[in-house]
Amino acid sequence: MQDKRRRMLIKSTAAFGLTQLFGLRALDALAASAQSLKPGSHAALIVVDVQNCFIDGGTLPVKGGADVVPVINQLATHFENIVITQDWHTPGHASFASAHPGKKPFETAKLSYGTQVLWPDHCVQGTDDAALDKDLKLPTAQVIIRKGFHKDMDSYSAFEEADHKTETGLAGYLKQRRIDTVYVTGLATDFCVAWTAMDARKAGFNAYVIEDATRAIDLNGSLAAAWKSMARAGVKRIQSQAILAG
Ligand code: VGL
Ligand code: ZN
Repeated sequence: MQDKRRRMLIKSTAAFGLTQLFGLRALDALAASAQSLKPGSHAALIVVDVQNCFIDGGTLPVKGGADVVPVINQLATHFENIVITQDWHTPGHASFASAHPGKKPFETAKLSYGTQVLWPDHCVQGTDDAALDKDLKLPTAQVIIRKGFHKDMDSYSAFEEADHKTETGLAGYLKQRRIDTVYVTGLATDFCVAWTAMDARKAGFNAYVIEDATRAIDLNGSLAAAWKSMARAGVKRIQSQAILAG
């Protein structure tokens, strides 16, 4: 009798354990399908190039660029770690069409590291055009990474320059801070955001792009191509609600 009781007790405990296990699994599945994410101390929000140059009135305005600002300000309240980037070019930078006689903005040129899209002069170091948008509210941001400051080389990515060799130091910074996951926002989806997210994967981070916190340039189908490449690189595409509701 005692033995039978004990066996029943063991059986019901095991059953309870299983229910708990399946219960938790079901909860996990539910959370994943609702895409509810809670970034913790090992996650960082990366705010890419939300500068005057990329917003109406700037030198290379991205359509709807200003719309990302309130979304990013909201997202920022959910993150312990925030990284800001600034496109920060020298005057006469190699990515400017004006540095290539006979070339116009949005054409391409072959440079030592490959094909470069040529842009209007933009985001020149120290100019008001290169300043962060004044409505951006990121009081808790911890570091600003500037990029594209080598005159002969562009850097869409916040991790490495266009030669895919020269590093900005961001990967080292994040690793030393024990950050393993990045959420990328800002301008422009198909250039600096996409390259930053893909290089984050390459450097071993989990990477999300928060789509409604970005806007694109979309030059000759570059936006669709960027989403394809990002998916292939394992970058996850989410909406801000997944975090704001979390
Ligand atoms: C960017 C073009 C040129 C960007 C920067 O921030 O996406 N695009 N420079
Ligand atoms: Zn640039």
